[in-house]
Amino acid sequence: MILDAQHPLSSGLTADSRLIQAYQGTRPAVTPVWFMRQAGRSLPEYRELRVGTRMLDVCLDPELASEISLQPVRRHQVDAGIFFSDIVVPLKLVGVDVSIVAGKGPVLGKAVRTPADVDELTALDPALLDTALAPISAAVGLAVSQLGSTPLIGFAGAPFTLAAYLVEGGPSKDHIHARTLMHAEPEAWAKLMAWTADVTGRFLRAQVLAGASAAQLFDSWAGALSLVDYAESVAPASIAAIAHVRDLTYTVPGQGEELTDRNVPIVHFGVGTGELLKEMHNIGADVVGVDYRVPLDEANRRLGGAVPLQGNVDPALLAAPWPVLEAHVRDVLERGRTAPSHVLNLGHGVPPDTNPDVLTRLVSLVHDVSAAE
Ligand code: 1CP
Repeated sequence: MILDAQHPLSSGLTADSRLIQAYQGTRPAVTPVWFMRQAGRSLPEYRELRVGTRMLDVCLDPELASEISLQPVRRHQVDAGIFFSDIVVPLKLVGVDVSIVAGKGPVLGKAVRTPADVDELTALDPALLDTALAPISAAVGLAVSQLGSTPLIGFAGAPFTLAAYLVEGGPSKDHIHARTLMHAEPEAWAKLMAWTADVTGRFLRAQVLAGASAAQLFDSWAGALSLVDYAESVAPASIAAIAHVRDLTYTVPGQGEELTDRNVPIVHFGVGTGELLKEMHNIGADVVGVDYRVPLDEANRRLGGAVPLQGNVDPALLAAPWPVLEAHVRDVLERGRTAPSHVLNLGHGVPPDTNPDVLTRLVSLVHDVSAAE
């Protein structure tokens, strides 16, 4: 489906931005930079706005969610906004009993552990989301109308990461119940994954239709899986999730008179997924997000030298003395030059106690160093 003419990619507002150029595989003159979890917790202006409002209520308030999405763009001059929401928002909207507990994360009223639990959960109809997602579309629309030529990235949790919360009932270290269910009850597992893919895919599509210029799928906990488990029991659901946005295209002027169709770029990121990089690209992602464990030149080698990369400054170094962080960022940029294109990011989210001035300084460093090369 072609995005409508007012969409920032179709209208040309964001199609030539540094971020979208890099995501489409062309290296822009200056390396773009944004940070996972840049909105929220590390910013005093966020903490001020959040007082007295529960996380999931903030996500469903279009004015608040769009304002929080804009805060880091204003403050740090990053090359993209990321929509302020959470991966469990579509679960809540479809009727799952989930809340976000401060300092902990998503917690389920009831863990999904048996085939009967899966049947009960999947009786909730994902089509309900088409109307329930209205506050999300409104929030994206508001944010995009103020971002101008800075692209907004939409995001969603990958089916496995969402299933990990559903089956564990909350945050977990090794996701052992999820991995047990995968093997003990393969049919129930497949049903759970297919349902989750539908729910999360609709959430992602709503954001792109409302004006997001790229889509990032977070499979944060896929690193808990073996390659075989990932390929056989998880990747098909991730393919089904991104199918909800894979058909969305926009048109740009080509070499001469002709027009070229482009897909909305899709980024796929996981933590501890060095062994899975190729499979994670193979689900149909355009860009692979690399965590801080695998250097970008090595990630590029594993991906055959043909895939735009995003990453991978170690978040721990944000609290190190500036010269240590600067040397590390220069090294990440140099290794990133081996790939077809590179979007600088962290290897995981911004730690909550990060000094925001360090992030602002890091953005100018990336812009200055890459412009001088
Ligand atoms: O700038 C941004 O990126 C902020 C928007 C955002 C995003 C992209 C939030 C707000 N959550 C997410 C995605 C998200 N949520 C992921 C994928 C990214 C990642 O790996 O970090 C995951 C795994 C979650 C689940 C989640 N929600 C956690 C992690 C818990 C665990 O298992 O370790 C937590 C702590 C939350 C709550 C949450 N989400 C977002 C915020 C600001 C908060 C804190 C809420 C609060 O103040 O209580």
